[in-house]
Amino acid sequence: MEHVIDLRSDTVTKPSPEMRRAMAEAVVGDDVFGEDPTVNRLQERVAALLGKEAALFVPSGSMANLVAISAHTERGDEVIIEKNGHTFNYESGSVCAAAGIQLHPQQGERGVLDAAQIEAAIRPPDHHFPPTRLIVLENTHNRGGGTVYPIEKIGEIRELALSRGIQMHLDGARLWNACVASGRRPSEYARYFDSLMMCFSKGLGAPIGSVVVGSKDYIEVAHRYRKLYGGGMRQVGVIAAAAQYALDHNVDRLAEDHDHAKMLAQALAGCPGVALNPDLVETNIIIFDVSSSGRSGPDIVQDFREQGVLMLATGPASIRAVTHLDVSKENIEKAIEVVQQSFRK
Ligand code: TLP
Repeated sequence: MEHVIDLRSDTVTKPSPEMRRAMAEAVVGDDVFGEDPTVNRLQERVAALLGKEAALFVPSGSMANLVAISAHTERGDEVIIEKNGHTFNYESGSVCAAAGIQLHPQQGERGVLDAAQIEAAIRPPDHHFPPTRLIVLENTHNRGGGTVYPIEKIGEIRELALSRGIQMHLDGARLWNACVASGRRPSEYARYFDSLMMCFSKGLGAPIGSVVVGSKDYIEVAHRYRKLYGGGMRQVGVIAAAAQYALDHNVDRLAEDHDHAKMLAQALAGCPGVALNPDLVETNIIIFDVSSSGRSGPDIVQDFREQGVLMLATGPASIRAVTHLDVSKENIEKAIEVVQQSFRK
């Protein structure tokens, strides 16, 4: 088959020749000893970008959330999260299994919870209940459809959290997409959170790597958890160099991915049997419903696959497409042809 257009995730990007060159030339050291200059520079850079004191490089987004949540909580604590949140759905239950906390999921609107909903979920001080220790938000919200979390809502949740002595963590796997779409700096979001994580291996196009950010004391604790979970890495500057390259070259171009997602969403919305409001596609993720198409999500995805377009069935009647730097405008035009043909059948 000719070139496959892979829209399953923005995690599928491959490092470009220039990124690989930066990796090959990286100055490295043993990062468990804190001696990898490329990692140290990356951590300092990200902490500064987010307006926090310190940062910690970790292998994956899942480990970033696990380390971050572990460092905020004790066994038996409760953590409020949106019901479609990544940590609740896609991290294999790690925070419950490893950190011993309980998640208290609340149904949001496209992944967004407001302060009143969170307030209603905070446990009263009674020994029957687990203490509510942490609120986790996600920006952009993956299963919500790439939703940019409205910053006013984050501000209201922060006020509530402060008044109740509850910490806040942001799953910012795609924080840069939120920034490019909203025109806000990452630090504008970060100021509302005690900790954040962000990924280099999604839209930014690096092969591996995420980072946890917070105060110096908090990152000390997170550092211990990274070791506890086996996430201490050695000459990992080769990967941090890819992350540096991604920050230098791949941030502003996320706007192209958002334009491509919009193009595809508009075409999908015109297909019979597809339910999707293209106006709600703000970033690089499109989630559409096919329940009235007469075919299942997996059947449709298989049909697309046979025509060289890959998407993910995220439920029996729901499909996700994600744009990224390895998908050109021409690829999107081709994907639109395939999609339109499939729904005409
Ligand atoms: N998301 C992946 C899959 O796990 C679903 C994807 O293809 O979108 N937070 C958010 C919001 C994420 O979307 C992801 C990855 C993670 C955390 C975890 O990152 P990794 O995959 O590096 O562990």
